This record gives sequence, C-alpha cells and structure tokens, in this order.
Amino acid sequence: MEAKKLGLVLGISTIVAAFTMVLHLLEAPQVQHALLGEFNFIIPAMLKGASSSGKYQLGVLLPNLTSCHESMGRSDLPVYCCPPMNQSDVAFIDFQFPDPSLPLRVRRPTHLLDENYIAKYKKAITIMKSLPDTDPRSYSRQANLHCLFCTGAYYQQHSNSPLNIHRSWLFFPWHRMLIYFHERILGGLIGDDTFALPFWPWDIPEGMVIPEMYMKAPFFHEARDISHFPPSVVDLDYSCTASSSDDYGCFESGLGPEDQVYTNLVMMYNQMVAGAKKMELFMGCPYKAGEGGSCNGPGTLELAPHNTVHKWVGSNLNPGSRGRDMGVFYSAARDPIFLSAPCQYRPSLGSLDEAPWEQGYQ
Ligand SMILES: [Cu+2]
Repeated sequence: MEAKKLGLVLGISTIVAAFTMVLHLLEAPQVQHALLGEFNFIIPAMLKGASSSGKYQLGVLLPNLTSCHESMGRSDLPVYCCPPMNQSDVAFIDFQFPDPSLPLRVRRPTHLLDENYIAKYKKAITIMKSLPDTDPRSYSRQANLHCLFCTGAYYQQHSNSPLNIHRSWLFFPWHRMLIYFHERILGGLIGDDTFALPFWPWDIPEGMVIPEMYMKAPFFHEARDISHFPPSVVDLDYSCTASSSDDYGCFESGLGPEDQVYTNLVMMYNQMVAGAKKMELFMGCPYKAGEGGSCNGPGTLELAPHNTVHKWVGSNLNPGSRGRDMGVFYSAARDPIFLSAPCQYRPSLGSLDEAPWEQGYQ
C-alpha cells in the first residue's frame, strides 16, 4: 500500500516537473508559435518511439526518398505522384530557423484582405502555375506532395512501412510544414519575404461561405460541388461515403442558413473544447517510426471540420471522379482553396476581436 502511495506521489511529481519544463520551453523566444509548440511536443515523443522490445524503429518518421512507388488514390484508383528521380545533384540543405530580426509574416482571414494583397497573391500563384513540372516549385509538384504523403507513396526510412500523414498526430505538423514552405516559395517568386497565405475562416459566421476570391481565376477550381457555391453556408459536419467512385454518396443537412451557422458553431465548440480534453483526442493518436508504430486515430479537428470541409468543397458530379478534387487525398491540393483551410495553420481559435493572427510569425 505504502509502495503504491509512493509510486503515485512520484508519478504526480514527474508529471508536474515535465509540465513545468514544457511551459518553460514554450515560453522561450524561439518557440513562440504554434508550429514549434507542436514540435516541442511531438518530435521528442517520436524520438522516444523506440521501445525496449525493438517494436519501433528509433528515430523520427522520415520518408525513404528512393522508395517512391505507385499508390492507391482510392480503393479502386492507382495513382503515381512521384517526382522525377535524380533530377539534381544539389545536396539537401538542413532546415535553419529564420533570423529572428527578419520581419514577421502575418496570415489574415480571407474576408479581411485588401485588393493589394489579393493582387500580390494572384501574381505569385500565376507564376507558380506557369512553372514547368520539372521545377519542384511548380504548382503541380507542390500539389503532388499531398498525394505522395497521403497515399503511402513512400516507405519509411529503414522500414517497409508506408508513411502516411493523416489519421494521427502527424497531421498538424506535416500540413503546417507543407504550408510553411509553400508560402516561402510563393513569396520568393514575387520577391516578397513577408508574404503570408490567407486563411478561410469557416469556423466563424463571417467566413461560412466559400470566399469570393476563390470563385475567380487563378484561385477558382472546376472540380467543386457547384451546389455549395456562395451563398451556400458550409456544413462543418458534412458526411460522405467514398470507398470507391461508384460508392460515393454525401448527405446534405437540409438546414436553412441561420440554423446551419448555429449548428456549425456548436460543432466547433465540441471539436475544439468539449470533445478534445486530452492532447491525443485533439492531435490524434501517437504515430511512431517503424514496423508496428502506425496507428489509426485522427484528432477531433482532423475528423471534422477538416475532413468534412474537404468533402463539402469537392465535386459531387462526374461519375468516376466524384469527390475530386478537394474530397480525396491524392487530388485535394490541386484546388488552391486547399492551402487556405484554416485548421492547419490558425494560431488559435480565440475570438476574432482579439485578432490572434496579428501576432505574426517567422
Ligand atoms: Cu492532408
């Protein structure tokens, strides 16, 4: 009994000490934004992925870049998203944290953008779309990154396990990484190192329709559900079955605009607060490197509204390609609206009056 009590006291002390240490880490100037906050939690946990039984491979989840192969875009659809092999002799450059003295990038919600900003983004994406497929900065190659890492086109390093970045805690950091570099490429193409992507705030009433800018070139995309074009209010709890193109059916809520907005707000509260009381519930299950390290347990936000908005935007027409492009992993990033899905990079979901995005990041 005494031993049990001692164990309990030691356990609680360890948790308090670890929590205090994490708080200190998060307060350090170099980890002031959400992306690095996640790295603080997740990367060390991944590094601890090795078990004494040798079940997991020690190390971070990394792709074996020589293992790219055809993968399944859907249960009935083989896809090939691999980049050309050996296209360059230039060595990989390890990531360096940005110089803290550089200006901050500020991501803004789509309903608060001005014409100058939209013109700048338009120019950047037009240049990106004009680049040939041989250029890794081109739009098609950027879009294919989502296909590569969502369909298991790479095996992990030192393992025959495919690398998949959905349905686990890898979901947030991977998508933030994608957007982080995509944004830098866009900025580089127009010579603006403060360029920041906008986000579509579909979690607040002002943002619950497809933003106007995404209904015009170069942001418009044909493979969408036209019955969901403005002024249709997004359904954050939209559900579809999509195991194959023949088995694709979605269910409209049938609610009027006001009821839909209210239902969406309740949904957001549930996914962000009431239903996400533990880190794993919010972030997803712990996915570790190596054989036996995978898991299937998406976090609340990944399940909905992330997945549901994807499906709500994707096409419900054209037999054989239903759900495309936004509604299916392999093709989702072909639609420019993909890169404005806010849950992947909103710093927080506080009140918009407090404008959390104004803090900026580097
Ligand atoms: Cu994704």
